Amino acid sequence: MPTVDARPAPFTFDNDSTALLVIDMQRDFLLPGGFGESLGNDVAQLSRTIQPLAALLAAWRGAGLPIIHTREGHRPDLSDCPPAKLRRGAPAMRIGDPGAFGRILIQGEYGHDIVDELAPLDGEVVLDKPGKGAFYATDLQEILDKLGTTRLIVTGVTTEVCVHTTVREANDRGYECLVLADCVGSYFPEFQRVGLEMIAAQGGIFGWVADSPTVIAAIQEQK
Ligand code: TIU
Repeated sequence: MPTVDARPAPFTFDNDSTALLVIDMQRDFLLPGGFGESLGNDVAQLSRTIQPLAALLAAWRGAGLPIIHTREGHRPDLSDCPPAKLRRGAPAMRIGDPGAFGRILIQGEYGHDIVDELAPLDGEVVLDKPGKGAFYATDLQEILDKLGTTRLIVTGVTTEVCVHTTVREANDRGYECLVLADCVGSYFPEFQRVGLEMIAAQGGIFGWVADSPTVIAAIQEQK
């Protein structure tokens, strides 16, 4: 089984039990004018993840391993959006408002979909989720059970919000999670650094952290 250099200790995975999770690489979070920017964020902080993630996706696809993309968003009637989430903060635009890329974080809108560079291919799972965690109100657990997945390679945005929430949910469900530092991004450099440290601290309290080139090399060695 391939073992990659990771913090706090090496991470071992095999093809039969490992899936790649790509969290919320949506235009609304990554492009200027979208939801992320409406919350007052510098979206440029996230775009550095696109290129390494595209390389990882290419390697993962080359090995024929399972890929699950997630998208945070809501039904057009907002019936799955808690009023507290709609009201939170004082954003210039709220979920469901018309934005530069259609209604913000609404399923079916251009901004809700994944950036072109990382577009899902046929056969890859695209999981819509109403919350920050990918297990909440979704069938992710059933999908992973069917695949026989016990380990997740976790990528996407943002590190301290949807990535953290999902990794914590996964850890509590018994999955071993390796988070790839260069393939996760935060609007806040400080949260990126501390967010990754929090995962690997205390002997890997809820996961491992590594960089994508080590994983790509391990996949290619296996072939
Ligand atoms: N605002 C922020 O950092 N993140 C989110 O709202 N969603 C995700 O992290 N995907």
